[in-house]
Amino acid sequence: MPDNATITLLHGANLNLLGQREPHIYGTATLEDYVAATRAAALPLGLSVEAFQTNHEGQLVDAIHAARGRAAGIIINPGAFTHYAWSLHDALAAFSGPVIEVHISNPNAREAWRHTSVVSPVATGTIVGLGMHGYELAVQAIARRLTV
Ligand code: CA2
Repeated sequence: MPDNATITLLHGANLNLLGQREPHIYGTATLEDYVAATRAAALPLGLSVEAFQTNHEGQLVDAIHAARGRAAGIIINPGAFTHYAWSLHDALAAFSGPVIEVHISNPNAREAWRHTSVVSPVATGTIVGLGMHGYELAVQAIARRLTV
């Protein structure tokens, strides 16, 4: 039975470096800032956030499995795994709640190899290019889907 009060927030490869390099693309906010903003958006909606970041594809698969039957929804920014990690596609397909894929930048406006997402086909929705606002919108999208 899923815990309707919990969102699992997952970050993949290199996102632990946020705020340390490439501020012209990703801004100056750290991963901790993104997690805090997601929690702040969730709190007034009666939702809590469990956050996890890893640079290892298999650990992200395990975290998605761990959310099954426990979390109400998943917000995921897989980093570069987005573009090739079919194991994430298959793991997310086995999660029954809403899945919102978020990207800080707009991958479609960048190099061609970023234009493919293997996660999007199994996401409830995808938000790109809005930075931290995208995470706030993702929380709202999950909350809306839990109440209708
Ligand atoms: O825009 C996004 O959120 C991305 O998921 C970020 C990934 C990139 O591979 C995707 O195409 C789009 C990269 C995250 C790397 O983040 C860094 C942050 C600071 C310094 C170095 C890497």
